[in-house]
Amino acid sequence: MPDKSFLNWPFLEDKHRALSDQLEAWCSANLPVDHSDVDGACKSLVTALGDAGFLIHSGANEDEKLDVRSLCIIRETLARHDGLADFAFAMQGLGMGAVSLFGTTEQREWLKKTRSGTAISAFALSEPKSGSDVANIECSAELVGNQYVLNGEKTWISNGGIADVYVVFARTGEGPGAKGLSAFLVPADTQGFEIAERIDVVAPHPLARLKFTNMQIPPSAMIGEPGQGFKIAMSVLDVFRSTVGAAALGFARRALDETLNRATNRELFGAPLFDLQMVQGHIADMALDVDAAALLVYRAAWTKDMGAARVTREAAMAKLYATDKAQEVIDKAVQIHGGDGVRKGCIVESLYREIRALRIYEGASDVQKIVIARQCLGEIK
Ligand code: COS
Repeated sequence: MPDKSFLNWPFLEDKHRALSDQLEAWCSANLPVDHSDVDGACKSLVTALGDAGFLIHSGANEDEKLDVRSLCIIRETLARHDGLADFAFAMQGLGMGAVSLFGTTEQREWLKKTRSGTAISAFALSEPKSGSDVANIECSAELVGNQYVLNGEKTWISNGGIADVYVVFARTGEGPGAKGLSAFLVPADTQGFEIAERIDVVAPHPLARLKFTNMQIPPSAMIGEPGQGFKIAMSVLDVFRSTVGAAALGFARRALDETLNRATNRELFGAPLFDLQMVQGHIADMALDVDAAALLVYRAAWTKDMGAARVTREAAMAKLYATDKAQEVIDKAVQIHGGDGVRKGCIVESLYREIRALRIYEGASDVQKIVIARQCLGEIK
């Protein structure tokens, strides 16, 4: 049983504790699911999470605010039970993040669907030549008459291939670099849209390269103002990066739990594995990393929920620390499991694969360091 004492920290309220209990019960009854048909499993998970009411937290209407602590509790809990369930929930939030923060009433019609689990969303930012360097986006949206005409490619797009709606960032040219991008809400059935390639990765989930060819979209599909796309993307990432840290925390907690079970149940040299001081040392390091990561994740979420205009520094720290440390925690768990740790089907083996992408997507660890250093510089200026 994972340590739940963090739920009593002052960052959280009764509604978060209630949500945690409710979701824990749901997870115990419904997870993990069979991953052999990844697309099918994801679609079923979105429906199930919508039916159970948890997807309500993935987006916000005009009169609401995203509650980042709820997003984090949900991601942490789902990740502890099933990485694909966390993925299914997270992408409904990230995909519609720009609409939750900046969408018009008309655009928010899609939110009703993604929050009920009747539509799947995706966030289309990365390109073959610009993953980390967002200001360098080449995909273009040119205003021709009264329509924008979209041309170009996006890659590493989670939910690519199963999403009903995509938020696409494209160059509209109001200014150079970061100042010339805009965001668009694009239904998957728009003419000129195609899935150019499905991408298979170490912990499989729906992922694709997208291609737009002379795709016409009305100006009403633009989210926010022309030229605001970069800041919209960064604002969305400021919210969701903390939640990536939360998912990593869920994986790390599960690894620690599995390790405690293993160390107390397996005998070595005539005594439980736990009696070896080296194993105790690893377990102490793992527990420390888990708690420190949790503090950074819930600090970032709480700061945003308390109304901070920007949590760039806090969110970057939470993501960087929680994902890097979860990788270390899981690696130790694999080591303590010995041969079983790398056996297909063993929980720590799947955690070992699941965690890796979290140190890359939504801003690689190296990018988070750039972000944190720049924030520090801004403070002394
Ligand atoms: N919120 C609001 N505005 C922000 C912001 C944020 N978090 N971060 C930057 N901005 C603003 C800046 O204030 C600046 O505005 P002004 O021109 O008005 O001063 C503008 O946006 C450009 O910012 P900056 O100069 O920092 O842009 P860079 O091109 O140097 O950005 C990084 C570099 C690396 C920080 C950015 O490209 C990034 O975060 N990359 C990672 C992207 C990512 O996560 N990719 C994964 C895709 S999702 S799976």
